[in-house]
Amino acid sequence: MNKHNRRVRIVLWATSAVLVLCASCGTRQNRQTRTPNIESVIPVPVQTENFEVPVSKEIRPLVLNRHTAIVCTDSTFAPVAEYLARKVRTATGYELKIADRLPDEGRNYILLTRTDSVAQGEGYRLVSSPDETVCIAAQAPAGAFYGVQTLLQLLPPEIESPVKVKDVAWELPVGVIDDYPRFKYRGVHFDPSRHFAGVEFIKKQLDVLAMFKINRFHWHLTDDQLWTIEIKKYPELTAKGAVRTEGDGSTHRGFYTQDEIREVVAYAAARYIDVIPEIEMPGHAKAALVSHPELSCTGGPFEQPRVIWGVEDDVFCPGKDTTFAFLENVLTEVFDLFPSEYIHIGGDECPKVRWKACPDCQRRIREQGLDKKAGHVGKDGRKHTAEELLQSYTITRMEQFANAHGRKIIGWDEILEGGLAPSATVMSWRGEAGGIAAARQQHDVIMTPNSAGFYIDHQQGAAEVEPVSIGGYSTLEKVYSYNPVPDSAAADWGRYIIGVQANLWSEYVLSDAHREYMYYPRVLALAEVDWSPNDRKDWASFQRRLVDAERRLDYHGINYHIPMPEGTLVDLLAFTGDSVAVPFSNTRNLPMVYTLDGSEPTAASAVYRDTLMIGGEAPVVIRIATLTPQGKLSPSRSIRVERQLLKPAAEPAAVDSGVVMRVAEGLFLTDEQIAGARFGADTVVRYFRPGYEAGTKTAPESLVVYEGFVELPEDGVYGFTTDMEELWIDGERIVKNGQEAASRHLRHKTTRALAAGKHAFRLVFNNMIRHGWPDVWNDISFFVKTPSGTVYERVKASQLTHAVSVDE
Ligand code: TNX
Repeated sequence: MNKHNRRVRIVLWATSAVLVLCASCGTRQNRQTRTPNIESVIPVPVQTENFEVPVSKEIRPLVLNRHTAIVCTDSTFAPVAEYLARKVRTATGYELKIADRLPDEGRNYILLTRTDSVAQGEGYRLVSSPDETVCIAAQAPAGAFYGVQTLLQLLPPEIESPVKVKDVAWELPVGVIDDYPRFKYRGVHFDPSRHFAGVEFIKKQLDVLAMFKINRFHWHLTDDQLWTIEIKKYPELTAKGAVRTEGDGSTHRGFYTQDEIREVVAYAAARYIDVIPEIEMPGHAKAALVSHPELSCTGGPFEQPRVIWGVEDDVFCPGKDTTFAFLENVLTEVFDLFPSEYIHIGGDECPKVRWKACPDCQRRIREQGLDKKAGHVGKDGRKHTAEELLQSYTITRMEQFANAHGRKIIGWDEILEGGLAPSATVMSWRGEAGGIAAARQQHDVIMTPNSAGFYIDHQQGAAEVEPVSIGGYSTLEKVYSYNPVPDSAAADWGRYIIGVQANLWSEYVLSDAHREYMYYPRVLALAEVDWSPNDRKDWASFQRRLVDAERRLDYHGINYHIPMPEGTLVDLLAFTGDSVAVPFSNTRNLPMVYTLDGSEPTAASAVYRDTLMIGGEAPVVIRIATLTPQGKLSPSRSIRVERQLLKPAAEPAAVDSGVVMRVAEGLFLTDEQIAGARFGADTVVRYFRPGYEAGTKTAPESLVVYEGFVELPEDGVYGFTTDMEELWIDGERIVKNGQEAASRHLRHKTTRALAAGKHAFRLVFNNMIRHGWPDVWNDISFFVKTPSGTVYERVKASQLTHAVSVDE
């Protein structure tokens, strides 16, 4: 404890009427054995202490009952008292009275009291005494609210129940907690502009975020793929920009009315969460340009919002004054809806190709003298192009507008390009470098580094076992271990780091349940990074506390991630000897349970202890799932383990290099449609390629089949994988994709025992845009792991042949 805290503590001990400080010698430590205890809280508090109680004194912790009073001595804390009363009423059925003074009997109450001696506005001191009283002291309502959140976490998890639960002893552990946040900005990001989610979903998340002391909700309202905020002045924005139809015929839509937005903002405010809207500019603007093509450089037309992921070349045109008038009008309505101190104006990933060719942009560049400054070293010590300076001009101009309305702007780290707008806060997403550079320029920074795990659209385990994602790797432990400000930087640029945020982009997140799967429990790790002192963090302790926290999430119906069994990543494991080793592991070293009789594993199934050795003639199906300490199972995996004889090689009479390719034009959505495809003539190609000429980026849709032989070098068990729709070997379909959002990251792997030599293959490439991912963005090929190899390698043209008739 530092000096400052100690002083605070003494003052509190001295002033609080509730406390009895006993420094007598014969003391014993009050040990709480039940869960939760004083050490159960996430994020871990700055300091927790058990109570020193004399042996002679009976310990009587507060146990909530219907006579417990909530005492609130300061009217500004009244909403917090009511929040607590509501939580208790819902779970226990007790209608606790809110009083403004202590009850005469001097016990059985929770006191919320204002004091200036607590460290920060968001800080609090919670004293749960051995004489049936609890005191939460804070300087401001937010601190009292966080004290209440800690109090709730000290009660049994049933306190989070949405319905009354009976037969629970609502007992609080005894102890003292002194607490305040490390960072003022503790953020979670939400992206409805790729796949939409409604107001009920948001409110459910706000309830949970508040439990873990998250205080910013970053609402990414606009992007290339959807415009999701109603703007009264421009109703066409949502009429045309809030719906798109993708290549597979699926339609995606959704937007928030202004009434809904007000409802969310108020709901968040009641939980001490600021909602920060993001209106993307000047890039990621395609959904807006659909209804307002005149705000682009080319004038359009644009048929619909972008239907693929990635970065759109058509952006707002900063050469036109009408663009600024539009953006200002939009922001005016945004200011009205969102009282937040910060407004996010995007600024990321803005290609400059249109600006380069646009007479309006070039005129603006000349008028502003940006052409003269281009190529010279700027204030940031770097050289910029005229168009980069135009980006900076745009952001600075919008910043001035926001500042004039009493708001601060946040932008992604690209706003550093061309020089930072004077008072902008930078959100550092492409690693930490942009953030550190901005902090060195004495700008506030929010760290959201994708490299450190804060892009929680990245997968939380092996690609083979997790749902298809955008890629990247972000496990719970990776998020947890981040420290945004190393001690060495604390006095220097570290002072400008105002917090950390986790971003959940929703390109690959198609449902509410999947969103929760991506948020939790990583958001709880984020909460600890943001709130707790770095030296209080402890991965082992966090994992223990998580068990209780996840029980609470269960009461909220949250679909949190449970690590999947990894280690063996194929759906079929072939072997040729007497037996084969089948190892399993998972990212949190949790227990796993399995069956060998094909039945679904339960919590009572055999516990996996060591690599399974499977032998014998009959195939065995291993079904395995991860089991959490609170008794929940991950989805199970099913792995067929099979002794195989080497499949003999084919002996075609004559072959030639290259493979046979056949194309059927059109959209093939089902296996029946694929089976019924009418192909054009056979052609021979040296290697796999699309069914149309190169240079066409996405369409046309088509089904392409390639057939031939693949040369395998040795006898043994081979691994196969592909991101194409199907792969067949020796007449058997061994890989089938197309069941998920998109086929990516070679997620489906399998093995077969094969003799050295030629084996017939058939590769099916089904080219369309599936959930924003054009299949042609994949590697049109398949991958093989040899018996002695360790990695899957793309088949080489030199391995491929096709049969030719002997007399040719
Ligand atoms: C980059 S982060 C983006 C988003 C994508 C995200 C996917 C940022 C400022 N731009 O548009 O959704 O990557 O991970």
